[in-house]
Amino acid sequence: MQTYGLELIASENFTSRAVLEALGSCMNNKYSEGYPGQRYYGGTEHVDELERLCQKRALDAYGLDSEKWGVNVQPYSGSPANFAVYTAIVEPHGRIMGLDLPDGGHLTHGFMTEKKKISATSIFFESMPYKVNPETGYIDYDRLQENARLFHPKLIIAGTSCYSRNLDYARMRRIADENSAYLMADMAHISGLVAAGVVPSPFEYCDIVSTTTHKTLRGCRAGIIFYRRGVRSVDAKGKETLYNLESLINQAVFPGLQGGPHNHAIAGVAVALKQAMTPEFRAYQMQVLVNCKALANALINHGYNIVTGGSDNHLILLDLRSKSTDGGRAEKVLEACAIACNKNTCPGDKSALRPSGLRFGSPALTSRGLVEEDFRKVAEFIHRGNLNHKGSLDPKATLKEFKEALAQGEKFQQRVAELKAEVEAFSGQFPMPGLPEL
Ligand code: DSN
Repeated sequence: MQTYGLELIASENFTSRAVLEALGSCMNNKYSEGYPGQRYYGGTEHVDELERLCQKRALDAYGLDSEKWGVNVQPYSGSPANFAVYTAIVEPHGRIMGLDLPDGGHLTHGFMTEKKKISATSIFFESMPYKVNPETGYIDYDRLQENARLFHPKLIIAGTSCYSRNLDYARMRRIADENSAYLMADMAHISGLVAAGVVPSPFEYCDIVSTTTHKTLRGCRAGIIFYRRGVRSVDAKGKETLYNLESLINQAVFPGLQGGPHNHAIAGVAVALKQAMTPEFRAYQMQVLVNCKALANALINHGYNIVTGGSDNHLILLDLRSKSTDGGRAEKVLEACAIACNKNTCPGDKSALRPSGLRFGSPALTSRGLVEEDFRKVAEFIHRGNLNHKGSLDPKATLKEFKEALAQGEKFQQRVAELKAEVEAFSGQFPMPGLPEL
């Protein structure tokens, strides 16, 4: 399916053979609770060397001065990394503000519904989400500012899972400062784009930056936390207050939340970070951006609405409210045609259970060498997946009934089989990173 299919899930990518080899190495076998030079196990000299190398590469990849920034490369992934940050700097039931999940935020940014606290980040911390403007799809920074003045958060999270525009980190910094709050960026989706310098960097404005390593960064699955060191603020009399993030964050990761680090994953991340500092990686990320724009424009030309009208990054959100289908149904049809994407809420959606959008991302197919012209072809395949099922299927049917109807519809099955064969033939032409050399 990975080779003979179109992988358009915005958070996925195809990592390199070298990363997979590091991930599958004997580093898997070693326990090393603690940090380099201070372990609870013997025989860790190579693990120490590896972790220090990974830390150095993490700072180098983002152009960070080790006097001003430190880094923890042990988080198992993005969710544990975020929870570790909150554990470190927000007291139990302290207040956090993140972009609401239905508006493009992440579960771990404090997600809850009106009825239920869903994410542990809303159970153990008090969450007040901020939102996008439902008319424009852009983050409503004015409302964030008003609400932050009332809520006085300890932490504001600048991060997204489904938002196609650059964040205004400078504005968020000002809002954080008004409330003496920390500002953390969760750059998981865009960390490869940031490393390549093709989108604005959060490091200039944030106190903390967390990320996963397997999305645009194209490494293996893991997490990283960057934290500031040195002077946090200077008062009117010139008295300096220093950051105290390093020990708080390191202790929260281990022993607070985790045991032994996944050394094989740290090895894979170290390889990916080395690759992220090459000119080829920068060229790849530039191509990710132009491919995403080509996909957006081609879909607009096919008559689809894109939330915010386009994209500054690697993803788009297609709004299907003007079509007689929704995200769940469209995702299922495209899946049957070997096109992988995911349903997503659109700004203003009344029910998260029936999201009306589809999220598409360009990173994975760009790793396979597709360029703008190929993405226009991909848009044509998506369009021919016939997202508008007028007449043939009851739009009120539940997703289960819809899937059953699809399985029974002979004409539909034939159309799907034809398109799937074309999609497979098209995608099979492109190389698949990570596979052994033949
Ligand atoms: N669940 C991931 C995504 O698809 O965006 C983020 O962790």
